[in-house]
Amino acid sequence: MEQDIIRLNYSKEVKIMDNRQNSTNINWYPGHMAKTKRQIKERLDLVDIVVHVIDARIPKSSFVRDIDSFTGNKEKIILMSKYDLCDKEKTNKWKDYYESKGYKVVLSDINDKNVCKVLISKILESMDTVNKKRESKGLLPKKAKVMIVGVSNVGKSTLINKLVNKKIQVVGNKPGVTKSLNVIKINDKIDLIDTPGVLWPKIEDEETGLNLACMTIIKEEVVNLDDIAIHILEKLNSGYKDKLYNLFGIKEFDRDNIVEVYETIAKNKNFPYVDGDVPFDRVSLFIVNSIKNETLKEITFDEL
Ligand SMILES: Nc1nc2c(ncn2[C@@H]2O[C@H](COP(=O)(O)OP(=O)(O)OP(=O)(O)O)[C@@H](O)[C@H]2O)c(=O)[nH]1
Ligand SMILES: [Mg+2]
Repeated sequence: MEQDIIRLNYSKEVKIMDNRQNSTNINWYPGHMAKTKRQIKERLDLVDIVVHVIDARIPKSSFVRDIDSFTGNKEKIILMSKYDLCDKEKTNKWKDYYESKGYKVVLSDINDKNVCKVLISKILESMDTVNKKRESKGLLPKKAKVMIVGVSNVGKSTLINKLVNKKIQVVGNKPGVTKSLNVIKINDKIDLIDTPGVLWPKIEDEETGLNLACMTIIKEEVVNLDDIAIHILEKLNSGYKDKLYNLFGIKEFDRDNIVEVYETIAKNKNFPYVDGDVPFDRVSLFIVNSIKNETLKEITFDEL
């Protein structure tokens, strides 16, 4: 790799390579996440059902690894959010996979009117199981207390707003918007508890970290922008060549030619050179923003 860097003789290339060498450990586990898990645990006695929200574009990477350690054996429903943005063929296989593991799964496109109906019916179904258990212990049936749990920016608060049809919870396309646990009454049968996004203490591999970063689940300052951009390009190169071409004008590429890829994108987009150098930062930002502004969609980055 060192030889490549010298041969290419591009200052930014050195930076890109260096950052990638150091980026295998993406770790971002701020204190407030540990606090959230503690608060969830403290309230667990009140909770009947946990809705685990994951991003349909990264159904494996956004699955909270240690969820059982702070939500115990509560009834769980997996909600795959942003279904409108995913590669449905791939994500449907993940749905089957999670169902085969015994989870109830709901596919959620927030603009689809049916989502709330489907989720409410799954919640009431799960609550039946809870109430049957209560009955066997001589206890009366109760109202469902449902906790919404998941990584940041997957749409937990948006979902709650949709369920109550009001903007009760603040939402935003960045991690860490919800700061505390909040109880919201949905109807006579269901109360929901919104929670701040959580992660697990150590992200196990670079792939997971970069997948989380490109869906803006990890704070941007934590991961190098070039790393996220190159990760997106590589994902398109391996699985979505049509999108690589349509959005960035690249047919396919070899990792060793990443500088030429940046040059081509800069040229196609008319991004001016900076002091005679390829505008790497601008190109990276353009690539990363393509997911944020939803011009790059119908993608699923986790393989089953
Ligand atoms: N395209 C699309 N966007 C969605 C969907 N659901 C939520 N969003 C967007 O995702 C972003 C994050 O939504 P939030 O509801 O704030 O996410 P959150 O999980 O509560 O995030 P934290 O509070 O930071 O943990 C917002 O910009 C929403 O508009 C969906 O089904 N499709
Ligand atoms: Mg929120």
